[in-house]
Amino acid sequence: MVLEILEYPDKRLFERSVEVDKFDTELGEFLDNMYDTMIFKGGIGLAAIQVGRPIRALIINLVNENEIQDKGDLLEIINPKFIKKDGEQLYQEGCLSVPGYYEDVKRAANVTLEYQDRFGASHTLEADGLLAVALQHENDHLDGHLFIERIGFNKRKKFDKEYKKKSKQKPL
Ligand code: QAP
Ligand code: CO
Repeated sequence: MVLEILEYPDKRLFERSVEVDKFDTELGEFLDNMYDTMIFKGGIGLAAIQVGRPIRALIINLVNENEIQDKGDLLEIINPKFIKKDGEQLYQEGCLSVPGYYEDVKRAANVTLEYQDRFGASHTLEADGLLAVALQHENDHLDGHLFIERIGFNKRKKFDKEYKKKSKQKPL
């Protein structure tokens, strides 16, 4: 089932999400709906708060070396905790909650995190490159942060100006 995506400046996107403590079939169904929504909207990552549910859950599904977005590569990450962050990288990010806007963001180059899967089992994951970017971008959502808060002051001013122009064009 495809869910509705909250868009900037919806204030719910700025709230901190709470830990998951019930790993039941309802959680599994919700994660399936998050996946359907992400694929339908053409995304590679999605946090639960983006579909209006403030729980610490995110999914990531990057394309493989054959440019295929294989569901077999889907990562479902609950209650993530970063235990290591190293180095720096710059990557042009976008977000389904800020459609049509892309900007360079500086993030850690290498990360290690602990997390739980949909059954509550614990895992450790090491990542670099695009996966490290996606993990940090989605984890930011769990803490109520958007990538537009991590761009430079002048770029943020330009974004606010463009956004105001766009929202005037939109009929309510
Ligand atoms: C987060 O972002 C991310 O503006 C996931 O019109 C960002 O899936 C992970 C999207 C950067 C890694 C690197 C954005 C789709 C999708 C748009 C997304 C749009 C249509 C963004
Ligand atoms: Co996002």
